[in-house]
Amino acid sequence: MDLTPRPEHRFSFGLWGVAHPGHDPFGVGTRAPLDLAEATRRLGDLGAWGVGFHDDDVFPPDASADERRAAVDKLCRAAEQAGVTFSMATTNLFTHPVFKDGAFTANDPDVRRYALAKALRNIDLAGELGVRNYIFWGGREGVEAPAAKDPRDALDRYREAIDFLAGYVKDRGYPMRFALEPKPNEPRGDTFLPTVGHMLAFIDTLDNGDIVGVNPEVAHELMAGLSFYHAVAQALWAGKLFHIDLNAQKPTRYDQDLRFGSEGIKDTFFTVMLLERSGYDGPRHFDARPYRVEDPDGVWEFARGCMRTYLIFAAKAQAFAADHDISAALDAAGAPQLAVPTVGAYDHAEATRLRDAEYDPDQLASRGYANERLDQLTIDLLLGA
Ligand code: GCO
Ligand code: MN
Ligand code: MN
Repeated sequence: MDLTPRPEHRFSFGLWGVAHPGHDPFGVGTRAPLDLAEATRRLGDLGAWGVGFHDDDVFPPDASADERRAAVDKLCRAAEQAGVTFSMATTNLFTHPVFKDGAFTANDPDVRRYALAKALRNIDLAGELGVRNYIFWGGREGVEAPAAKDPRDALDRYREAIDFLAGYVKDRGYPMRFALEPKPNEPRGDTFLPTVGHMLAFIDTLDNGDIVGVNPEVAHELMAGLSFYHAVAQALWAGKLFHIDLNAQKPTRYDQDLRFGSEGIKDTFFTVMLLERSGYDGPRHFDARPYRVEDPDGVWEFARGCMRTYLIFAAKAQAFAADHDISAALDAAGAPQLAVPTVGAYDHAEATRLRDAEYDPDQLASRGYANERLDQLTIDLLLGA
């Protein structure tokens, strides 16, 4: 098993996660903040292919044009030296108090216009850097007091904003796509567009939806108690998996952003197998952060671990496909039968035949599906028994 990360694996990291000093709502940072240029170099040394950033990670929102330029140039030099690409960029529309009531869905139209302007400026920077994936996570797009926002109005404003910004990308001719990232709550009591399913339905309503897809995150679906594997599968099925935020999460808790693969081994394995088989060629992006107890060395242990675990699962996926016992168990479970169409497109004669035919439900019910054996073989494979 070759577990060496290489650029062709398309591993990328959110710089804000790697450089995270470990603060949480109850305590201050436990590590010195990492310089992003230095973090980029180290990630490149470890075999990462890309890094991603928010505008505010690189320069403060009130930076002058010269200060912005200097900060961007410094990061670009580090990325070039490290041979690392900018795989994604995004707008911070959640930290500054101006966004306390939301950004694209803030009640104050002036706040909404400022949010759009901030996004437009950073889209220009992303365009300049050749960034393909522009992410939107609506951190503050939500509410605590339900009466304060009619969710239908909020969705109108959300749609208006995404359509407007996607129109700008087309107008400027940037080879860029948007990936919208759902999350059910935190920091808001309720967030609009809480899951991948909600997001896919929303994207369907956009005028410029052709360049808009989803950015599912492991932790966020699990906060809602959902299967990440199924969320990613539906996004792929809809042709809308444009990006993915890989990390780990103990289900139904606060957003933990743990090292990829450190929790939920079976769901994670099926997700990796799906990605590897699906032809998905986007970034394998880690939006995760080291445990708060780590010292600076632990940060690199964390980064290595994310990539190593992905490669272990990818190798296990190959072993799964090559395993004769598993193939037989898949047949016994009828898994290949699900890929066979049931009746095809509607046809009047076929509907009549189908309706009037004789069936024996008791006989059909007598079949076993051998799922216990199939699942145990999966567990054996994953545990190396
Ligand atoms: C979170 C989110 C963010 C976003 C990031 C880039 O829960 O904090 O996952 O980390 O992914 O803002 O889009
Ligand atoms: Mn998260
Ligand atoms: Mn994320």
